[in-house]
Amino acid sequence: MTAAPKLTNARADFYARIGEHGMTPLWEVLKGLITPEPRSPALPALWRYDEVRPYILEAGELITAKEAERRVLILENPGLKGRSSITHTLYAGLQLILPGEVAPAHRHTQTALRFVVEGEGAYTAVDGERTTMRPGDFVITPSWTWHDHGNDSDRPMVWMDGLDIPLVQFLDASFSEHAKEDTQQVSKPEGDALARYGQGLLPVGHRTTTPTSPIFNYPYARTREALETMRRAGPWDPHHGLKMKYVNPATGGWAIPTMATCMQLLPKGFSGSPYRSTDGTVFSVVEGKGHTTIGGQRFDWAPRDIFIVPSWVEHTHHADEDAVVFSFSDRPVQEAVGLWRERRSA
Ligand code: 1HN
Repeated sequence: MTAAPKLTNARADFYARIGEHGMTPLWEVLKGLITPEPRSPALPALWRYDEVRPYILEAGELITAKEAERRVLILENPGLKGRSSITHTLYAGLQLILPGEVAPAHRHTQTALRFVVEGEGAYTAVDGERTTMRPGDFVITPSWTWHDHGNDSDRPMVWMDGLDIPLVQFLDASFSEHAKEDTQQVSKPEGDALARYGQGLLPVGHRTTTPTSPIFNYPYARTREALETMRRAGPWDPHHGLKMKYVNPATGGWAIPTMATCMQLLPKGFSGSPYRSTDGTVFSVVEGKGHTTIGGQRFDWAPRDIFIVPSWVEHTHHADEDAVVFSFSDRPVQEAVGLWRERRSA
């Protein structure tokens, strides 16, 4: 495309006059609207858990989970300040729940994922079933389901929340409500959903009524064991190592309709080839140390660190030790409308 047109007096006068009629000239903004490649305002960034942890605990002294409703420190992308966003379409935060606390039941149209970072033994309840959360567990709160959290353990518990908040906001499709009781009635035994849907079985005659996976806790122990078994056979992807997606067993699709979720194993010494894709991605390190070069900038990571790769920014992963990394992005939305692209370099 050519350079922006010159702003002459006659043009400026014209723009002012059509502005009075709710119009503005396309030719002044075209270049910024239709870019030859994605140009995300989001920036590469990394949150070192050791650095942010003291602030998360300090928040625990300032406000209760009940008063805050959710005691969360938002991970705000430095290129998207004031927008409660970690990528253009996604939100992430670190939530603290202290022993004995309850985060009261509510529901909303935004879908949430939880990725447990620290502590063990707090629960989340979704539609009448509780699940105990452990580090590395991937937990889903589907759109419009009642959910509350509680910590019956004797230690603080911290998890990363990932929600499709900016996406839902963009679509103006937010609804929410509070439950009458802080803690919802438990109506199913713990593990019911995993037994019913997470064993290569489905109830006969099962009919899919919602797009989100009926499994709401994918325990880390099982995921880790699967990766360990698969590594013996490979194959290794030159960019991703051994990368698996969390799947909805009832549809074969992504576990969440708006957020792709994956777990990958990068073996010790892995040095990936450059990769880019249109889905800005949030990574959360579970095990191992390494670094990722994002748009030419090096980010060293260790367990519990969180980093982000914006849309279409080239990046390469390197692992100094066997590393296990969780990630999420808006890929399902892009795929549904035919927009998702990747570029693999040698
Ligand atoms: C929410 O419901 C939770 O349920 C966490 O734990 C973070 C951020 C914005 C809106 C709703 C939760 C949230 C949230």
